[in-house]
Amino acid sequence: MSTQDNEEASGTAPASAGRRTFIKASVATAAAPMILTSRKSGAQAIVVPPSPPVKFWQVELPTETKVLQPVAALDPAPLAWANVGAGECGRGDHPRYDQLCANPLFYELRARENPDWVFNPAYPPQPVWGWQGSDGQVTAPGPTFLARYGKPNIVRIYNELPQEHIGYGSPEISTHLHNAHNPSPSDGFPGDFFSPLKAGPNLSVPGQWRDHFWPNIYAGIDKFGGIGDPREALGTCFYHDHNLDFTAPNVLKGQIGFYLIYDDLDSGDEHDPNPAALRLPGPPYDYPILLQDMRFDANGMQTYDQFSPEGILGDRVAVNGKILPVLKVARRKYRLRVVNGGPSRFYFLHIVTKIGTSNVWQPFIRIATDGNLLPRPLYNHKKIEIAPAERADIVMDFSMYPIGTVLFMIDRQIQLDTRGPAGVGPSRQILKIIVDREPPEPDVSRIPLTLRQLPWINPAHIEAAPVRQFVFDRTNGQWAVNGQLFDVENPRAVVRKGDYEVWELVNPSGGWHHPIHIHLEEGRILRKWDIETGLEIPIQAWDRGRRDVYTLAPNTAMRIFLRFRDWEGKYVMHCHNLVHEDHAMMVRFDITA
Ligand SMILES: [Cu+2]
Repeated sequence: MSTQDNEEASGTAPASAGRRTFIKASVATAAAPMILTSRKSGAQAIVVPPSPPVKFWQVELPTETKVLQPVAALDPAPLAWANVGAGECGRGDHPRYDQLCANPLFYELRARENPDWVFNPAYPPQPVWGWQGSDGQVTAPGPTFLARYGKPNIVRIYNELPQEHIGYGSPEISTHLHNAHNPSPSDGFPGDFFSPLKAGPNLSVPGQWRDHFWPNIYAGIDKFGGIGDPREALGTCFYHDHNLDFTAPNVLKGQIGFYLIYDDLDSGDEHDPNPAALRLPGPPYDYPILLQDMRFDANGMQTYDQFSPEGILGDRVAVNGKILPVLKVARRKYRLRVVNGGPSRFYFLHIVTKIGTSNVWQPFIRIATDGNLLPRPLYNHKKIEIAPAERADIVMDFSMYPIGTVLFMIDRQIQLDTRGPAGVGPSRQILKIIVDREPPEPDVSRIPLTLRQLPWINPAHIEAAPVRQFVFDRTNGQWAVNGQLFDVENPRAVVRKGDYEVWELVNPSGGWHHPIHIHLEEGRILRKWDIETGLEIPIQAWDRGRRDVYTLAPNTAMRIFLRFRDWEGKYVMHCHNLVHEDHAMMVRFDITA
């Protein structure tokens, strides 16, 4: 274990943590009385009482994801620049707007409190900070976008959260669309948070709303023209708050939702007459599943400690906002898109049937990692390991089971604190799946032998690429990169647009895992190794595609090949253990002309 691991968590607040310190003083009453702190072997451990008992399998999930519908027009009409006079916050201008914003779809997305959300019938209705859907209901997670490459979206995001807020979370928002190839002013940069009352350090003025220009383009428009290189497509994305210092509590309170992107290849249409179309299972059999790790107090109210750099590990898993729910499925193939919504828990998942008390692992086909289709499907998989923010798309064929069959999604990850996984052990059930009906029409979906080609990387480019090293470790009880805390004003790396680089990510800690997320571009893992022994660590088949989360196990490092295409401006790389992110394990990097 490194000396950094043994450092006390409550060091002196650094100068750059002014906002964190201020908020801490003003709202510290919310969660603090719940937290008992003990110290063992010099390391601080958070001891919190377990959540009260819950009721099993009382709540049904909807049989299809709730889709956000576009609106006919936005009033006032969107502009490339901030319409401050009409109430928009002072964001930067949308770049390449005339080039890439022909015939957009318009969406309104309202961040609002739902005062009566029920996670489980054993717990009282309680407030969440969700998103209002087309039906007027505020849910957490929010409604799902079904986006299409080549069809730009202008999403007007209103911040209607209660501004006189006491408790964890902070009612400013900066919404990031993980990991879309989006222009910097619409990327949800942490310092771009806004509310009617407050503007982040990178905005000029507060506002009621902000337009996000999400053009749904592939990376590579400068080189390929049009909407870029289709081999760079993303599929399973999610939008979530990225507010400086408060991402973990705000996401836990509900500031998260799905954003699925289709194109001609992965069109979401099982009947697609285009011979090139994959015809994978499409909506409503294309079903995203968000896992969020939560903790509840003795009264059954969700609790969180946003001030501890150790965070709190949950002991209840919400599946699409419900604890221990039931999903009823038809006897046919489903595409299940599993997203780890954090904040700090890792999962080791199986889908099982029960024979007596034994779990029988069921096979499925893995088709995507981090939302990106793999070159070929991986057959006969029986487990999914995902760190915070990682995604796994699988196809599960429920036609193999008679009507009435009951299956469970179970988690076997042992995790004792927010440090990361500590092995695999006994299972706990998190979702019950019942095969309860025949599909209304024959299942014509299929899993072709090839999915999406990977862009070829010229080995000479890898050889010639400059290498930047980033070391993820602790400094004075905070989480740091290269010994420095996050600085929202100053980039730690400046990259020229169009360049490629190798980034070496190093985790010298003996105890902590860090799932590192790099905004804007996916990368390819070139190699992984143990930094103590120097031994190479094999790259698994499902890690060989394009990734946007790179999970560093303790005492390991990896090298990633990255390009920085099409956009200029400020972006971030950070640990997606949201507790580490909020406690400064983040780097601003700028892309310049
Ligand atoms: Cu971390």
